[in-house]
Amino acid sequence: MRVFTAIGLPDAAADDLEQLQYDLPAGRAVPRENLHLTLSFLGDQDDTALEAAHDALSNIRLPAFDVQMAGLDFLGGNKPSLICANVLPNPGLTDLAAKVRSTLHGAGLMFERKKFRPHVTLARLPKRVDPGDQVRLQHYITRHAGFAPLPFTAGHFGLYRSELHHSGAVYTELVQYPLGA
Ligand code: 3AM
Repeated sequence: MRVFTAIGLPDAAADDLEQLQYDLPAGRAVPRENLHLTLSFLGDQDDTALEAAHDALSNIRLPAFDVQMAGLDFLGGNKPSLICANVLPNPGLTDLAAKVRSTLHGAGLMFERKKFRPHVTLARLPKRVDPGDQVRLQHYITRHAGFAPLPFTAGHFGLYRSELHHSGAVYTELVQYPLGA
């Protein structure tokens, strides 16, 4: 099963992002129900690894924290593959992402180590973006530089299944793990 860990978005945050997607000039908008903040992408894992992951994640005890989105960006270096809302780093979020990764590695899961860059993907871009769209996307990002919705409290995170279909990815939250005092 292809899985990842993420923080799901409350309705108000999804509303804010959906609003932004209305004037997206190019790319494929991420469906509202798929909007999330990835903590770690684990890729394909077998049942044994998934059980180990679940046990490990169940033991995480960390406080809830606020998530603040601020401005938009391209992600993917020279050939950006997506447009995202930036998420401001904060100690609660950074600690959680680090803990999730170290706990899963400690439980024997093998997955790619990638620097954590908190974001919520708004839209995916085609392999080749035509120059006109490139300019329109840059303007779009600049126009929304002041995007700073009310923060939301992350009171839990989840283990998600990702199924890739021709019609798009379907994400399902398999388990939710609470954060709190
Ligand atoms: O939070 P985002 O949308 O950036 O891009 C995928 C998505 O991240 C990412 O995992 C999240 C849930 O699917 N993802 C998919 N395949 C990946 C891969 N091979 C990947 N991240 C790293 N390596």
